[in-house]
Amino acid sequence: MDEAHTDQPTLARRGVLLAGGAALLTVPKTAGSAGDMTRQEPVEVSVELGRPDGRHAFEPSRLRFETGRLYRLILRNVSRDPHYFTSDEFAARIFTRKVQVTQSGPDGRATTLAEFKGSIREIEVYPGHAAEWWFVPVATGRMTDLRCGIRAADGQTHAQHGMTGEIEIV
Ligand SMILES: [Cu+2]
Repeated sequence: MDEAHTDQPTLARRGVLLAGGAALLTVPKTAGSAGDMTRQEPVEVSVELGRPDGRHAFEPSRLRFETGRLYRLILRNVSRDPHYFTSDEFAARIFTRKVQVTQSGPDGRATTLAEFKGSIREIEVYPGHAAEWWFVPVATGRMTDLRCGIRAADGQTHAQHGMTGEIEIV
C-alpha cells in the first residue's frame, strides 16, 4: 500500500518529464546555419593499414561516419609494406580540412611533420608511419570501394589479397 502510494508521484513526475522531452523534440528547427563545422572537437577514429604478421588488410575494415561531424581519421601502417587508403566514393562525399603527417616519438607522443590542405583522394602510408585525415562528411552513402591498390610480389593487388573495406556515411 505504502509502496504504491509513494510510487505515484514518481510516475506522475516521469510523465511530466516525458511530455517535456517530447515537446522539445517537436520544436521546429530554425533555418540558422550550423556554423563552421571544421572547427569542432574531432571524433577520433583509428584504422590500421596492413597487419603486423604481413597480411594485407584494413583493421577495422568497416567504418561508419556521420555527416556534419569533424573526424580525425588516424591511418597507421603497422606492417612492413606500404599501403594505400583509397575510396573515390568516400573522397567525393567529404570535405577535407587537412591531412597531417605525424611521427611518434620514443615517448609515444605524435609530432606533426607536415600538413596538407585541399581535396585529397587517397593516402599512402609507409611502414611504421601514420597520417591523419581530418574531414567532415557532407553526403550520405554506402561505399564499397575502399581498397589498397598496391601490387604485391605475386602480381596481385593487396585488394585482391583482401585489403578492401566498406564505409558508411549516415
Ligand atoms: Cu596495401
